[in-house]
Amino acid sequence: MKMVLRWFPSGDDTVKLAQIRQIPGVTGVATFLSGIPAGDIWPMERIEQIKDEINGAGLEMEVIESINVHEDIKKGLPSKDMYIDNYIKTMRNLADAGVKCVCYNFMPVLDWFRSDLYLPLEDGSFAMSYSHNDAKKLTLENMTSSMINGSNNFSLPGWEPERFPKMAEDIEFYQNVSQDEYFANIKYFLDAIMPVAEECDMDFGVHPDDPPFPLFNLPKVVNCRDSIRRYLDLNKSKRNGLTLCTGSLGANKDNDVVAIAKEFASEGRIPFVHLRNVKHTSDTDFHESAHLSECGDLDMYEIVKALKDSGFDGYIRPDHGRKIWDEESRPGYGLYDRALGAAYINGLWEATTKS
Ligand code: DNO
Repeated sequence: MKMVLRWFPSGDDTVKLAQIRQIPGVTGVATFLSGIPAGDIWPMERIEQIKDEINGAGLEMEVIESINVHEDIKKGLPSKDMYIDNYIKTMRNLADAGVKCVCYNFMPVLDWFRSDLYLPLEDGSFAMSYSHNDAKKLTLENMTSSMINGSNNFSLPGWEPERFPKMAEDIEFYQNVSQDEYFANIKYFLDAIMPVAEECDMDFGVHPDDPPFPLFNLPKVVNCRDSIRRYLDLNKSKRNGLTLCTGSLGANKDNDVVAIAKEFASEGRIPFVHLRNVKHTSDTDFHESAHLSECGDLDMYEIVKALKDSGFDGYIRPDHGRKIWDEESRPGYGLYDRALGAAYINGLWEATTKS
């Protein structure tokens, strides 16, 4: 297991590489190139530049999160082939720079969503939260403005402004796309990129839908055990894997995250894990919690043990942290609570290794 922390390059992170370097057990970062629209090729010079910066701080750049998939690929439009070619060129550039694992998602139109980015908790901390009933009532405009205005002026991954102008039209487009048609588009993409992933020794971990509940009648992709199985079966390459995001899957109480970890890790299909905990306030509503098992509804020890016992050998990062100790940072991605999460996960890992 290698522990990484998500880090936003180009001066767009309140957390410094030098600080990440001091978290025990963290050997690298999960990062990306900012300001490049989905579908464009990531230039080698810029990849080398951030790699040098990261390596210069004594950290590795083996994990990329994310290379966003152009909407035309998701829609299965004729222009998809051009964008897939570009995706493959980016993959090859990243492989040349030593990248071993890519986290991405295939969610239509929207990446992740929360109803509140700073819900006050009893202990004085703030966490991101989600209410499905509130979310269902939102118009697209309300949803985007609640994320943008609620983020305390920080940029949010997955909410790049370039996406906004076409969102309404894209949502409309998907009203006529069946789940089967959508999965055919996924298969087309996977069949094109997996041979290159094999050649480049590069693992791909699809990120689950976050939240796992349907919004705007958009196709769902990966939100439970069966849809993970379906996704991974679309292309049987071992490189076609899952980013086990415990908080995304765990947001649906019906998901047995321990069983999912066991099943797919034992098949070598989990290259990357996002570990975080959630506390339900109803069947569909939750707030994010501190990583510790007793703070949320997920048994973090059992999840880590399931991974360890199943031979998991990939990357783990602590996922969203709460805002604690008055830290000013991008929601979910401050230093303090994620560092606490890292220390806790390291403890769990050591315990499962020795017991
Ligand atoms: C949110 C993240 C997601 C994730 C992407 C991967 O905080 O977990 O934005 O990085 O879905 O493509």
